[in-house]
Amino acid sequence: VRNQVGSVRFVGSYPETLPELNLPEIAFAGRSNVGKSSCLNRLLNTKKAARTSSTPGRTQLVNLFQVGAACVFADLPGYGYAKVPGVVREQWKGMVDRYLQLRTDLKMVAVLVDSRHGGQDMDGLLVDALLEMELPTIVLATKVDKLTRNERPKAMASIAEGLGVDLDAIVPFSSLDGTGREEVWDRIEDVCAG
Ligand SMILES: Nc1nc2c(ncn2[C@@H]2O[C@H](COP(=O)(O)OP(=O)(O)OP(=O)(O)O)[C@@H](O)[C@H]2O)c(=O)[nH]1
Ligand SMILES: [Mg+2]
Repeated sequence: VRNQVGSVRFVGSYPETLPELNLPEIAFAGRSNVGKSSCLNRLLNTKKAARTSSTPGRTQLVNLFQVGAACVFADLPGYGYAKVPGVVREQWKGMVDRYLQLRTDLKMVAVLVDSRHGGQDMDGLLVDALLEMELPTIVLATKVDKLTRNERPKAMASIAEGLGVDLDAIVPFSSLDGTGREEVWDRIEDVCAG
């Protein structure tokens, strides 16, 4: 799968459209600004597939990217951005819930959590909801480049504890230097094959 990243194609945004692609789909979820779009771009070795921004709350749709003939990546809108009014937040939640329910080819959800901040309320709720839906889940601890090597084990343990998941469900990740890229691809290839 990772060898087909040369041909990445934007195929539309939910809820505007939800094309039947009949390919295994991987979704990337997490708080606003946690680094979802950057992660997707790093996995795909491009700077421009998914729009990144220093303004949180920018991606407001589920953006779908087809990776060769292999799989689909879904960039989910971020949650938990304080400056977004409650009504908009509810709309986002509704949309993400519907997407998760509707998407029959969804094979795995990557929940992104900032390495420095641990798992917060919404992250825990999302992980619990995914467990309940029996959707395979991995947790990516993002921006790990901002921690020293010595700080990392403690940060990973605190995320695992906060989310109530096993330590080995957590992959330290950096879009900046590529840490964790191969491990994430291994997991993606596993769920795509199975
Ligand atoms: N140092 C560092 N910065 C990162 C990393 N990943 C993302 N960033 C920065 O964090 C900011 C947000 O990144 P995005 O990828 O746009 O985050 P997002 O989760 O897609 O944000 P929304 O779409 O708004 O929910 C940008 O300024 C990125 O450059 C990383 O691994 N390391
Ligand atoms: Mg984004």
